[in-house]
Amino acid sequence: MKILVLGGDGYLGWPTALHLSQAGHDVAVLDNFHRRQYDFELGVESLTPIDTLQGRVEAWREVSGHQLGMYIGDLTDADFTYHVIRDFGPDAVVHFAEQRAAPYSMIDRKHAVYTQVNNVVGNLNLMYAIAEIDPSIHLVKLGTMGEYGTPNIDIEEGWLEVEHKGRKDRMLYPKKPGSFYHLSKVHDSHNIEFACRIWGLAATDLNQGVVYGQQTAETMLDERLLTRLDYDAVFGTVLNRFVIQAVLGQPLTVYGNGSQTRGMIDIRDTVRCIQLACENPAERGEFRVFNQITEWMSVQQIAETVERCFPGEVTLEHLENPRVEQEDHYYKVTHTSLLELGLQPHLLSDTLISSLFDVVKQYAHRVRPEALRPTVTWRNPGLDKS
Ligand code: NAD
Ligand code: USQ
Repeated sequence: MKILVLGGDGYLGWPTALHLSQAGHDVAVLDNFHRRQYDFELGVESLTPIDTLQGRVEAWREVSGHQLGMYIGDLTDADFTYHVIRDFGPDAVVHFAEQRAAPYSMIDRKHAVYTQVNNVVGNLNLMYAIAEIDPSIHLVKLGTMGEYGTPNIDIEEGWLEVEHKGRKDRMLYPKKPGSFYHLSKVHDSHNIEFACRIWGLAATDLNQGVVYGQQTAETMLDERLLTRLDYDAVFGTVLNRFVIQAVLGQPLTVYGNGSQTRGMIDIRDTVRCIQLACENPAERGEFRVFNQITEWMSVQQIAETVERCFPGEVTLEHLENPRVEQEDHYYKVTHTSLLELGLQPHLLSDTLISSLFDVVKQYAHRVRPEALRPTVTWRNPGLDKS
């Protein structure tokens, strides 16, 4: 298949592009390098040193013999987006290319507006380009488990059978997201469902949980193929941060009482899930939703797992929660679709955590420890002025 990976310079887009290429697909990557710019803005950089996109593509050609196409530009530029869809002519487009950090979207009005414009407009341009140029292209869109929030009923895969006053309907599952970033994903999901319904597009929305890990079979082949690993309090995700904090001898920063629970997935399963979604496309007119997680854990359990695996002393520090989020809540998620397509999950193991310790130890000198402490809060900005 011809597969275009949008956001192909990012944490997940890069290893996914390699995985699809290694599986024999003809792959091109697209990126505008905003992720590298956020690092300049925040004064941090990926824990792992990452090569330029051009250097990575060249390294992959040397290591594997496979060529990756490359498009540099911004999805919010409609002319560019249309050009790429025409020029590459993909069978499937995997869309990772969004601003993805909840804290970044909550810094202030400017960052909230940037996040929603970037994500919603980029996705709309893409939907229109597909609809006008070739509506048979399968859109594989990265959504997030955080679209659902933490409802007091089981979370289904995108849709809910509802019975109300004696009548029944199949409705989009109600959403209760927890940041302006997570809201942007809800807006995307609604826009894509609408496009499937009215234009007959074929889409898979992958509501992915928090990803952990750094290495995949392909990125391990050469140091120039490493993917990024974020540790700062804005872009670092919880398990990766806890591993890095343990190695640095810093306390693991559990927000609030730590009983908030999140769906999780190993990066090796992420790349496999994308492959499964591409190779088993949605039907024309179908808005298909998969919950892309393999297990769920509370933040406290994640911290305790890291503490248990680390061969040294680890302390846990319960910080006042900078986010407004439910801590004690019900959490049960249906996630059978990807398993039915053949996913064999890597559940969180001591071996994985130990291998992450090794990666982190190698690059620990690159960390700026101040960046580990959370500074962005979810409080009403008006309250700060009074
Ligand atoms: P990332 O920030 O590392 O990668 C996203 C890439 O998209 C970056 O390289 C960025 O430069 C690019 N990009 C952003 N806006 C763009 C635009 N307008 N045009 C072109 N390129 C643009 O993020 P990631 O961790 O690899 O996440 C990828 C996707 O998966 C995101 O959509 C995210 O919401 C979703 N997701 C991530 C996680 C996680 O734990 N990392 C979990 C669930 C879902
Ligand atoms: N948390 C801590 N301590 C930390 C960091 C986080 O207790 O040092 C807690 C947070 O309060 C939150 C949970 O851990 O309850 C998860 O936080 P996170 O930063 O790991 O994840 P989140 O903000 O939800 O965002 C990440 C990705 C995002 C993706 C999402 C999947 O950045 O792109 O969409 O995970 S999900 O959470 O399922 O929505």
